[in-house]
Amino acid sequence: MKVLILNGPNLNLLGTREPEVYGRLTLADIEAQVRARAEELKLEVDFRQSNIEGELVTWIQEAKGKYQAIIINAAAYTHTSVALRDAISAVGVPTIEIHLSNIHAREEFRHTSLIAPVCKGQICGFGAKSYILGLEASVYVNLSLK
Ligand code: CA2
Repeated sequence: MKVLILNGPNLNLLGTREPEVYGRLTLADIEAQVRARAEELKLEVDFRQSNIEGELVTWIQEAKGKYQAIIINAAAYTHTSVALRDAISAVGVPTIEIHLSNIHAREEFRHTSLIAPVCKGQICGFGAKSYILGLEASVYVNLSLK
């Protein structure tokens, strides 16, 4: 089973600033943890980051027929992007929304996710473990929610 893991804008800065909100791990550290768990689960993962909305949209479109699940931390685009929502909805690949922080416990503008209604579910607030939980959920949605 192949899983596409997408990371949105500024997540390339992880580990350099705001450790009290996002932790001290870099995105490369998180990727290493994800790859270790993926090996145990016998999953093949592609792990990508972009600061460009359109690039994320293109990667979602291209996932059809290639990946059995998408895990996305859309970062700030979570709260703004109709384009990402439409792409997830159009492509029909089961998608899991994840966040490092608990977006519901933060500023009001982070409480709304435009992508949540077209995702299978949302995992937030567990730091880097949100990625691992997302990986496990990707197995689950392919087993029992098809
Ligand atoms: O908690 C999350 O994973 C977020 O998706 C992170 C986004 C934020 O806009 C969402 O509301 C919640 C921000 C990612 C930017 O990360 C930074 C890392 C270090 C320094 C500055 C930003």
